[in-house]
Amino acid sequence: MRTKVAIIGSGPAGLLLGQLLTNTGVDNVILERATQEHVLSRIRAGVLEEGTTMMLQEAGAGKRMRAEGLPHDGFDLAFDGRRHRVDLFGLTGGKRVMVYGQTEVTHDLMDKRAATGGLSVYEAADVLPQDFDTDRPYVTYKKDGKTHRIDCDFIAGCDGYHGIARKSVPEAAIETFERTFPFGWLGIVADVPPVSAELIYANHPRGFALCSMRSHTRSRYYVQVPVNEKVDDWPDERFWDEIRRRLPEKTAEAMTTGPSIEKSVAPIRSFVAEPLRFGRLFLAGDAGHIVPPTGAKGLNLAASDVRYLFDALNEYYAEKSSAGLDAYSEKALARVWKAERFSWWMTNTMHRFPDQGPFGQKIQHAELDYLFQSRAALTMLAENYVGLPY
Ligand code: RFL
Ligand code: PHB
Repeated sequence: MRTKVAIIGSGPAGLLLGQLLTNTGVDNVILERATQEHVLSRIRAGVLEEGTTMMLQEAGAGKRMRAEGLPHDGFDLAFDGRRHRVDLFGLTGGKRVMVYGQTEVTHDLMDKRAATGGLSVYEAADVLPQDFDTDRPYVTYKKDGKTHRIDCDFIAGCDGYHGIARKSVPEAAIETFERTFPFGWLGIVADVPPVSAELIYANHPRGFALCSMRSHTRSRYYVQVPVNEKVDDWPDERFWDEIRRRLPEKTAEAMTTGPSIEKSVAPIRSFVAEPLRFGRLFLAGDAGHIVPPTGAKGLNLAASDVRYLFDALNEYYAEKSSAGLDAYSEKALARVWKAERFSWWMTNTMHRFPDQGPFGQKIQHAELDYLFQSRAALTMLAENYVGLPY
């Protein structure tokens, strides 16, 4: 088989890139290791920047998001037993974010792909990008006991942090930057109304907590836990007790609890690979970089990479120019590093660290106090949270 762009991974990055290409008549194939059901069952991100929502619209997959997504004009930071509002809309001259689950984003993009006839191969085993340092790259994979080969012009590695694309690059050609944090996030989903109309990020002596949502009737809550924590040690009762202890009293009292429908622990790390291009192989999304979820940037960075990569591929096919492709890595990384900085800062400001000590806690407290005394400081937070320009 031959296609123009072979895309590895059917997460938000791969699906979004595939749809934008399909819409402009550039044929592409998506190869996904997991089943479609498995991809759809992963509960992850919830907050979309305006740039991301505009790309979903552009892809033709934004209708349900516009109808069912929840636009948010601000959120709260809680510390010292009180909530302090960050007025995103006021601080950024009218920008807001959209609360709409990654599961729904993926669902809408998969529906659109099916409706427009894009080919996705699920349960593609042993996917391997090959000869991407030549003009004739190809990808091989196994399915139903047979080995298949797809010849292509370009390969897009949209296969997440654990994918094969980045691992296929010779070690000498890639540099990685990493920071791990000594904690994870235990998250649950429950069909109870959210405790507050807007998100609450809480800094508390017992650790960080986050109150988010998926709809007016479905809540998404997280608490900071030690890095090797087991989900089985967290029956629902224990989770609800812990999150309430980390919230201001009135908020805790207002919280509706109920049985969880999902519960898992996510590790927290920062990671960047440089460059993001190796001959005819391009990395986009989590395949190239990871941020701690504290700034809600992971999915949004996957979308901004796709913005740059799609524009570059479009330029290549429409104008026969490689200029955009040559600039892709540098352009994408410039935005990635700013989101890395913001996510790292927000993680440091909001979590308890085992080795922080009383000095570290005082500094953290001063940082939070300063934020709400300085419009400049709060504007820094707001403009990063709603998303830096592309
Ligand atoms: P994905 O979603 O990991 O998709 C990669 C796909 O590639 C497939 N794959 C392979 N396919 C073929 N061959 C192989 N060898 C393969 N290896 C892997 C995988 O099965 C998968 O389907 O990467 P993508 O598309 O780059 O998207 C990135 C986002 O998923 C991620 O950044 C966000 O979920 C991060 N994130 C958040 N981001 C936000 O923007 N806002 C948020 O509010 C937010 N909250 C979160 C988050 C991530 C979390 N976890 C669990 C890490 C909250 C959490 C708890
Ligand atoms: C979520 O709703 O899952 C969510 C929201 C904000 C974050 C991270 C995750 O910063």
